[in-house]
Amino acid sequence: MAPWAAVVVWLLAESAWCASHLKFPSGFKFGAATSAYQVEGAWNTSGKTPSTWDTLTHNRPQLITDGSSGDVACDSYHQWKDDIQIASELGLDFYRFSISWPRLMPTSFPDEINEDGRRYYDNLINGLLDKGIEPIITMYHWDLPQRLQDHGGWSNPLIVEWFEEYARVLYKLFGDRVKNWVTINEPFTICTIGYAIGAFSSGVHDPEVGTYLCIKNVVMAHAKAWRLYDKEYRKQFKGRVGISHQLFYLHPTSEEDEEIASLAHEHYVRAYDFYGFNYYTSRKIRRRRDGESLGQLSPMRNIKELDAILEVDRGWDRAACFWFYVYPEGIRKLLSWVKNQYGDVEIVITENGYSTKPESGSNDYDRIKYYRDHLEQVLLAIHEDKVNITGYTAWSLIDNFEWNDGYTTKFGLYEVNFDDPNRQRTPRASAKYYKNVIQTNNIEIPKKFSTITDEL
Ligand code: PNW
Repeated sequence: MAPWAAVVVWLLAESAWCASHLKFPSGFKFGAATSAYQVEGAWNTSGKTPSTWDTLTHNRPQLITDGSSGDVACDSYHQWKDDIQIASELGLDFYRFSISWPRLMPTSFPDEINEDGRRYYDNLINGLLDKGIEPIITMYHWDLPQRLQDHGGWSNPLIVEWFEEYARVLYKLFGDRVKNWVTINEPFTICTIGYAIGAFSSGVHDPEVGTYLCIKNVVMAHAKAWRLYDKEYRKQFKGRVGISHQLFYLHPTSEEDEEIASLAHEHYVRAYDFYGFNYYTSRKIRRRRDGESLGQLSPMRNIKELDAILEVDRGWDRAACFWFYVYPEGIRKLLSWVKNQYGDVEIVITENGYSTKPESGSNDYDRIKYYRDHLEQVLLAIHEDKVNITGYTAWSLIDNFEWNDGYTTKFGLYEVNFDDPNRQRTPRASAKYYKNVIQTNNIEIPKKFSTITDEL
């Protein structure tokens, strides 16, 4: 071997050694997440009124790969004790879940609180706290009351007030026990997939105007909910209110594309008390070439405002979802970008996870590898880039209704048997890996996980 090659090999070995011996700082928290529509089921019982996802799945099942819906989903509305049990089995510090607005407020407005809904969320919160698990609540994870959609939904500026009133109810009912709030999950997804493609919960296809109205109102609604807490509840409850953004890392295709890449990242808006950071995948970005068409507008393929094309790298492996290519370095680069852009803001990784096909069952080495490689990049961001990251959330605690994919792609650390009326949850190998990470503060994959056997 040439001397220079030996140095390269040594350097590679050295950097791998470094990363694998890094630890999460004391006080770092691990959690897992779900959302109401994806897990609760009980879509029309106990006083709940329809959400936009009920309407979309019932009226346009052709938009869902297997024509399914979240009518029953994981039946978490009835099986919530199991969810708490497995969260506790994993040793989670926190569990992030969302509230179904039309379950808690059947008219969408504060004139009526549905007692069954309130009891359900009280039980969940109290049950978690009893096990020493912190509840982190997402106020809005895409299941808008259909009634509000009928009045224009996120494109109607009045939604800013509607959301503020909803937030007030949540602070009043649960603020004594819930100290970390995420107002809105992924404005970018809600508005771009929602309006640009029209296959999402709004059901409206209006890429020219709808997307912009939506973004403005979502950001305003978040700001109002934050301000409300700050003014009226922070003193008493001493909690925090943030927002979760879905970010693609956009890798410049050539040096010339560096500017467009940095502009494109600015798509992702700011936060307040903490920056909730959801990361799954990356794209390469470049300017559109003369004569080339942008193609159908899609947040996964282009950015119209920048005249930019997004592509995937042939070297990236693909997960089960059509949009999902694996690039672990992307999470570190984005975390550093957020720090450089917004200063030393506290970042909580509110989602990161991997999808498999149903047939891959519970021996999910690919998922373990995804978690390991991404956790490694998070460690490097903390130690090398000095990014202020305080928590990490695995998506998802359990298999669930994966939006337009229905039940055809799986994100769970626990497999859910959707043929079983009790929707039994069974740990995958990745659940055991994650539990081990939390227990030992070591991301390396123990030998027993790298050759998956039935003993697991
Ligand atoms: C998130 N993309 O959505 C959501 O917050 C979850 O509800 C969802 O189950 C999870 O990720 C997995 O999809 C995303 O196109 C939607 O890159 C789209 C993308 C990423 C995340």
